[in-house]
Amino acid sequence: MTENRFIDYNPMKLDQEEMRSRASSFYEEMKTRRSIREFSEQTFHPEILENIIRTAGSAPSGANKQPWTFCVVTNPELKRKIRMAAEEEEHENYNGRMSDDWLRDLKPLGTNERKEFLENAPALIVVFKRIFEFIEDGKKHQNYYMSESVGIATGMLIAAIHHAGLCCLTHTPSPMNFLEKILDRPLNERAFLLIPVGLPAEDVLVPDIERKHIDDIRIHYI
Ligand code: IYR
Repeated sequence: MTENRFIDYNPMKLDQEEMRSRASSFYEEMKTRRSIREFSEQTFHPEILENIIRTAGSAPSGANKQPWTFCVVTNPELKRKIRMAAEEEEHENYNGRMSDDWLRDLKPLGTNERKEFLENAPALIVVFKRIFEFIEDGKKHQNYYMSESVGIATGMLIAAIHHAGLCCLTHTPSPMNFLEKILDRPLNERAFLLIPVGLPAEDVLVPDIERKHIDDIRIHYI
């Protein structure tokens, strides 16, 4: 059994004014984030992505199991393989697997089965959730709340991408098990999200959509 070990926590210790100002400026920054489907091929320093992934890795997780792996794909051959496999699945999705309601809901976003961004974006981050860990003698040890944990980490990843001045798309070419095969992932990993990252193509357009008002997403019990 491992012993409990507690250490001092050093909170940020901000005054009310600083907190208000930081909450407000963080919101102002985050509300400018948009999903981008057309990327410039311009590359960026690998250290940027390293710190973005470190930020994601600082997320809370069930029993602190940190049940995630972030694969960074910049290899053109692998990006091409991923695009081909994703387009194959998306062809099926757009031609029968998605309901009419679903296709109608996607109309304003202008999506289709072509996924050029999977080759054009300088990097793809493939997020995997680890459903268990291999321990000694090939035995399995279960992880907990994997989807919640990896979802939180991915949210922090997306915020960090935006904060760094990069753009991304949360892409889900379902089913996504082709990613486990192409990237030769171990048996305990399941593809969770495919996130192309980079700078937007020049003059990129985004759908004219709005976010819900605070009064429609917050219910205050006083
Ligand atoms: N995975 C498909 C379809 C799609 C589904 C949802 I829900 C979206 O918000 C966007 C797209 C695609 O990526 O085209």
